[in-house]
This record gives sequence, C-alpha cells and structure tokens, in this order.
Amino acid sequence: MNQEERFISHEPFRFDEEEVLLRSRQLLEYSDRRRSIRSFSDRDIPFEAIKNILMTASTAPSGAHKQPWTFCVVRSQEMKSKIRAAAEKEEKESYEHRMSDQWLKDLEPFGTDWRKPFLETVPWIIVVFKRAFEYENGQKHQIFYVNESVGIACGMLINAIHHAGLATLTHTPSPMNFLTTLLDRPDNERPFLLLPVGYPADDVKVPNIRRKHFEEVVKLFD
Ligand code: IYR
Repeated sequence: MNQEERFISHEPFRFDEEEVLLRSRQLLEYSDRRRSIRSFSDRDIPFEAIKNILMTASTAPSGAHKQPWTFCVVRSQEMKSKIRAAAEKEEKESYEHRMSDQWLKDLEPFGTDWRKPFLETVPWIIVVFKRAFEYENGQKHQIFYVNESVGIACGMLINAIHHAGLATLTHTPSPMNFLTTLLDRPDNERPFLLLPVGYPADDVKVPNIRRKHFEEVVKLFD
C-alpha cells in the first residue's frame, strides 16, 4: 500500500446538540431496559437477524484492527444438547466443589445452580472465541489487546441482541475448554463467552436487583 492509500476520506454523522442529547437519552432508556435472561421461549429467530447482530459485533474496534474473534453459531439441536451436557457437567463440579462459599453467596440473589436447560431451549447459541495468536507463514504471530478487543465486541453483541428485541445471558461455564473440542476450533482460538439467544419465556422473571447510580460509577474532573 503506498502512502496516499493509507488514509481515505470519511463521512461521520454530524448532529446538532439537541439531536445529540435526544439520541444519548434514548439509548440510555433503551439500554436500561435490558436484563440478563435465564428463562427463554423456543420461538424461532431467522438466521438473517443473527447474521446482522454478529456483523454489528464485528464492527467493534480492536487492537491493530486484528478483529481477533470467531463467532460459532449453533442451531443444531444435537450440538445444543452436547453443549448443555458438557456445560452442566462442569457447572455441577463447580457448584458442588470448586466455588468458594463467598462466591456462592454472591450468586444467591440470582438463584442460579448447575442446571442450564436454556442451552437446549433457545433457537441459537453464539459461542465467542478469541484468537490468542495468528499463524503467518507458519510462524506464531502474537495479537495485542485480545481480551479488550473481544470484550468490546461482546458488549456490542449483547447490545445488538437487545436492540433487535431479543434476549441473552452472558454465560461462562467454567472451565469451558469443552467448547474448543465440541466446536472443533483450531489451537489459536480460546472460548471467551457463550450467549444463548432467544425470546424471553412468557412468564419470565428476573432478579430484584438495581443498577448503580451515576454518583456511584462516575467521578467527574471538571
Ligand atoms: N458459571 C456459573 C456461575 C456463575 C458465575 C457468575 I460471576 C455469575 O454472574 C452467574 C453464575 C453459572 O453460570 O451458573
């Protein structure tokens, strides 16, 4: 690429102040309605919607624009059952032996346990993998800021799911290496996050918890 081709012109949105205020308020109100959902309907969702959601996540900024993510999208009922069985096996071990008393206490308000039926109910499961390194001419090439990049992409993925009117749960069965085997991923990829995607169940209930207020999360230096 020669010097002139390295930078191209760009047409950013340019809204006036009123529009900026309105848009920022609207997204806040919309985002504040999002809840992590653990009980889903089996109602179908077209692949086109999932595709748009994934490509929205893939617009995320990443270190040196490496885009170090792979989204495995599971629709096969057989694969969902395998994922559920393997996740529950690990979760059972965790809940019964690996998690500390303090951790179990922290989880009490959520009423979670090792059972993960939603992994078979939902029409889609998205498993996000991070690419820890790349192979270039047979050489291992390190990727910088992988966790930050994939974390940002996951945040955008969650918001895209919510924006489409769908629900998800940030699920991290632990340990989750079973996903590498089940989904046949290469040795430079590591499982990062699992997101069941569906409509919430008709009788869905969510934990009675609140979000921190502005003063609790923001320190202003003006
Ligand atoms: N992975 C377990 C435990 C769990 C951990 C955290 I941190 C949570 O916010 C919720 C659950 C599970 O999925 O049940």
